[in-house]
Amino acid sequence: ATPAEWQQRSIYQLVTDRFATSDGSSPSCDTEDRVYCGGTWQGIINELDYIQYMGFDAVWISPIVANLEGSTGDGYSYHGYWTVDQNALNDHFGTADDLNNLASALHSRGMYLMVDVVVNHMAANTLPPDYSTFTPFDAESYFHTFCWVTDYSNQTNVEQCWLGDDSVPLADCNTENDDVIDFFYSWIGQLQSNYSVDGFRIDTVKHIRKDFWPDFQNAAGVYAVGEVFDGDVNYVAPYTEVLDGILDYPTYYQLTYAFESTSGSIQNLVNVIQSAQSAYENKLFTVGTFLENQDNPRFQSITTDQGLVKNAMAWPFIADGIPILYYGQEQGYTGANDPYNREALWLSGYEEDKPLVQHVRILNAARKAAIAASSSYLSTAVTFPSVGGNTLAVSKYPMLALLTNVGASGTPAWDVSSGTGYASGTELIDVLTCTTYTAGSGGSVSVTGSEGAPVILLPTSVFNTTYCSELV
Ligand code: ABC
Ligand code: CA
Repeated sequence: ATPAEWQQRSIYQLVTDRFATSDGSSPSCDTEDRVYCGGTWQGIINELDYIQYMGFDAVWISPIVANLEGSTGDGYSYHGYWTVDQNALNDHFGTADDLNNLASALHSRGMYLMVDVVVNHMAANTLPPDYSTFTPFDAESYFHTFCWVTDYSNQTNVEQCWLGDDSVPLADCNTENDDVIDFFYSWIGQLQSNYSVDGFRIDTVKHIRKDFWPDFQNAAGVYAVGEVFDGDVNYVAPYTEVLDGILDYPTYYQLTYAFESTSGSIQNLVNVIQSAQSAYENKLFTVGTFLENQDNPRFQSITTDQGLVKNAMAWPFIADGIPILYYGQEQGYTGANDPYNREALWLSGYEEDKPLVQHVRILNAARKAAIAASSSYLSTAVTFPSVGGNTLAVSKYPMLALLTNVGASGTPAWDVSSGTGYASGTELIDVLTCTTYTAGSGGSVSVTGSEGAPVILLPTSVFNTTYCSELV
């Protein structure tokens, strides 16, 4: 699928080993043990109703290829990022049939499959590695000369030295070598067609020279979003010119800082968005926008104030990019850094009758309603008609999101005098509470909220109010 097709989607990111088991059982899973807990591709198929109920129409799964087996000083390879064989599947997750069945099951529901891929490195459990254990790069010559990535201010060190540690060195593929380059360009095209992949998430993008990526993107033939793990817009921006999209780390950081406490800076969030809107190749329209992922502490490990949580969670769904929700956030999971942020979802029972599950469901529905109501929604960049110390109005017509970090014990108020795009007299509905308001002269909007929750307005005429009767 193309970037334009992906823009209309919202993505549920899951860790395959931790999402669902084939037989629906709920084995114990202590994240600290860093072992395979039993999640599979068949398990994902079994729980697609749950994902679809929340309004997601794309699923990002863990890397699929064969990994390092057995125990290491960094645990087992349950996350899938430690490739040893590029041409075989990780049989902990299932068979080729299972993976194809997952693609078919998704497609029959009108949903997309996003597969995570790693081309920067392969994983070993000795240093130097036993290169004969790798397929197809079974010799030292396919890799950069060993050195650790130690200096993130030195781009050559970042690109040509090795990630990992003594327990699991990540042998850095020589992506300047023609055999390696040719292999990966043909590999990604085959992966796409073999498993009917609709899009890719690419690992460790900043660890490979930029000019490797355009041909890789072309060979993939579908939308790809690259992981450039860096909070600086100026560092990330050039990667938006070589791939369809990037995971928007600069926004991730400012979003977290803005809402992690009642003294977070809303202005810094506004600033990073405005910088990215001008610095990124396609503004923010094709980036992946996220609040959590497998590498960072979950938001609720920082604060459990439900006012703050609901505002931060709303952001990806009211902003310019493609929303990504990391599995478990909707169940209120609180795991901090890797490995604690990779809890088994089956331990939640996939319960739908929960406040944050409902929150996400309405956020997806509101975004879909805005897309359906305005053909220019997906090419309209957010503006900020009102920025206060603890409040923020985000306009993306026909949506107006009123955010706040006053927290659950505060009573936020917004006075937006212009810049909403609404005609005077338009009836508006807060999709989260189904309270209605009327736009004043010049489209002005005045709202007093409660319990520090966000208020997300749409013209009542474009929102399906059957969601209101289902509010829990
Ligand atoms: C394992 C253990 C961990 C243990 C670690 C040493 O080994 O599980 O407990 O601490 C996979 C697994 C991990 C595993 C690693 C290493 O492999 O998932 O569990 O950790 O064996 C991607 C994936 C990630 C994956 C890999 C490897 C890469 O998303 O899940 O990890 O295939 C760097 C890379 C980035 C990578 C990330 C984990 O490490 O660039 O691609 N993610 C700075 C650097 C970043 C760096 C980041 C974290 O630190 O600039 O490049 O990411 O180390 C901001 C700055 C940022 C800065 C942050 C910290 O602060 O703007 O630049 O990031 O302000
Ligand atoms: Ca590299």
